[in-house]
Amino acid sequence: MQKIKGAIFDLDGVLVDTAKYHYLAWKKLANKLGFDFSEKDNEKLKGVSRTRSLEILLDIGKVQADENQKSKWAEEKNECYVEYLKKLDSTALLEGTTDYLNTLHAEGVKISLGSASKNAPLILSQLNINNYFDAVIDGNSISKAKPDPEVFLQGAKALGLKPSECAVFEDSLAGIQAAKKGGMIAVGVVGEGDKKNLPGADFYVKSLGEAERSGLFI
Ligand code: B16
Ligand code: MG
Repeated sequence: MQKIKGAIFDLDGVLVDTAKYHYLAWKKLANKLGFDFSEKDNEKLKGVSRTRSLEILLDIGKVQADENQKSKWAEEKNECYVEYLKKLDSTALLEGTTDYLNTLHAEGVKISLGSASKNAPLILSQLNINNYFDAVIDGNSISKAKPDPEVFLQGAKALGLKPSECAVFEDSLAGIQAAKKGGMIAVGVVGEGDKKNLPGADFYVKSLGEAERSGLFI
């Protein structure tokens, strides 16, 4: 099997399913603004930044607002989301996460986070997986959202590796595009979804548990 020197993991949808809490928090805001927000619509927000997510939500509800109001709503949604995060623990990790992180670590593979979330430090700490990460690149350290490769290029750099020596594990199309633009190996983590929704990846797994069982990069 092809070997790698670095593994860069997206957070939401790869290591943990926080999408349902994003959904509940966005839905609460939508309902307050007088419209409904479906789980299907929530798919459009996966991997997208908080600011862009709000714009997509307001488009769905056909709501217009100035920048000041938008930032208050984004803050309000985040406060609600953070309340859910405070109750998170390691049982929320997706199948096989710690096994695969342990295996890669034992193989000497360097590990970085590459997430759009500004809440990544809180989530890693709630899940008790901080120790696996040699670098954490998240929404607090980047200026360009996926599909721009910035988040993953920063991850490779922080690990002291070339992009081509790293594999990126992603559940969003924007993330797969970012990884390929950055010159990395892209692994689509499809979960219960279909790999047709993630075109362009070099490998596909249902979960990190499947990556472990199939010996991906091991
Ligand atoms: P926050 P990822 C992304 O995480 C989520 O998929 C996306 O739904 C969210 O809007 C974004 O983080 C920003 O999150 O509001 O916590 O800063 O998939 O890049 O790990
Ligand atoms: Mg994701």
